[in-house]
Amino acid sequence: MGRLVAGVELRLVRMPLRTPFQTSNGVSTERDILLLRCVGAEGEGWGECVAEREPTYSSEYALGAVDVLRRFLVPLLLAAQVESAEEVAPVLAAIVGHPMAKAAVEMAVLDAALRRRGESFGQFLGATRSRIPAGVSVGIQPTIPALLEVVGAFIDEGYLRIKLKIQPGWDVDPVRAVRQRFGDELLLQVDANAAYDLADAGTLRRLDDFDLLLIEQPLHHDDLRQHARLAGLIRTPICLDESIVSARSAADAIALGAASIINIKPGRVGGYLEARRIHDVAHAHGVAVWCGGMLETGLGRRANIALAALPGFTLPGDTSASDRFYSRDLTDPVTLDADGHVAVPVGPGLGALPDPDALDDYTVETWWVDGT
Ligand code: SMG
Ligand code: MG
Repeated sequence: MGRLVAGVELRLVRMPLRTPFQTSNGVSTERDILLLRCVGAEGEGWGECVAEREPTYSSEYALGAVDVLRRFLVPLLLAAQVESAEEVAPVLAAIVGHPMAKAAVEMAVLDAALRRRGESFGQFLGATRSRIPAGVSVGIQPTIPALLEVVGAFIDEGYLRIKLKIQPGWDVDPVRAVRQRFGDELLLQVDANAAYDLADAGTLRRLDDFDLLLIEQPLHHDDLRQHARLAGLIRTPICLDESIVSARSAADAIALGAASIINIKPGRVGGYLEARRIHDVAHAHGVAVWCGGMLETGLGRRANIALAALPGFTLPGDTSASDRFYSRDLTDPVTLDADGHVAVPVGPGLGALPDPDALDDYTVETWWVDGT
């Protein structure tokens, strides 16, 4: 068999969002996404880097990822002549940090390896379901009436769980309004993206009245101990996102009582293999997990859906349809079925490839890194 990876293409794409997406970190109207295509003797594989244009969700950002990939990660990958995804993380471990950049490399190698042997992401990861329930993440809106309209439209589309972004000043009132309008049966949760301090426990406790599934990342990334303290002060289960960067940190958070639920995002933790290890650790501890989202294209979205079909993913994820964010995806769109589920892809690898025209239209810049 020829080399799995002989060269790597990096491609920065810029995709307009259908509507602005506001979180406690700021507002975006378009998404910059770095794609990584590894090209080998018998085919190619695609990876998607979830770093955003600016380092506001995490310290990584798209052009920073381009730099560390071109200078360090891709040369290490090419020199190692890897033949499987399992070899990637050990080869890249010499470089500290940069999990989103590393995850994109591993995803591309995994896609290439799986396409070569005709296996899907779901089969490889251990998916046990053929479709999964879809949740949707709703950004901060200008007014409560606007929020009710947006949430109502998502419910009408079939979404089975609503997540509201919150921040100080946009928390108790919008949550109350959504509960009152859409009733107690609605699966509802909130995400603060680290916007609160432990001193805000009084405000956060007021959310206990609304029977939320969870509150996601209320405090700072590094505040594991303070999240554990908060868990003793509020009834709403605490779910961690930004704080969980590896299976080790997941084990720590569980042991400390800082998280009773975990949001798994493969990009944040260095790839799908580490994501599966977090699933395994959490599952063994009886801690529920669900799959987060980073406004992925149809590539990363499909990989996330495959992951979310593992047995420990017992809560609906931010695994919405392509048209949640994009009028025109890079791939065939991911769609919702009649009862609010998305199908686990079945084709080899990711089960889809980017459409060359869409790719051309969205590309801002490309770089080629080869092994010579
Ligand atoms: O892909 O549906 C999606 C986005 C889900 O809210 C979402 N993601 O903190 O969970 C999160 C955010 C991070 C992305 S915005 C910075
Ligand atoms: Mg989050």
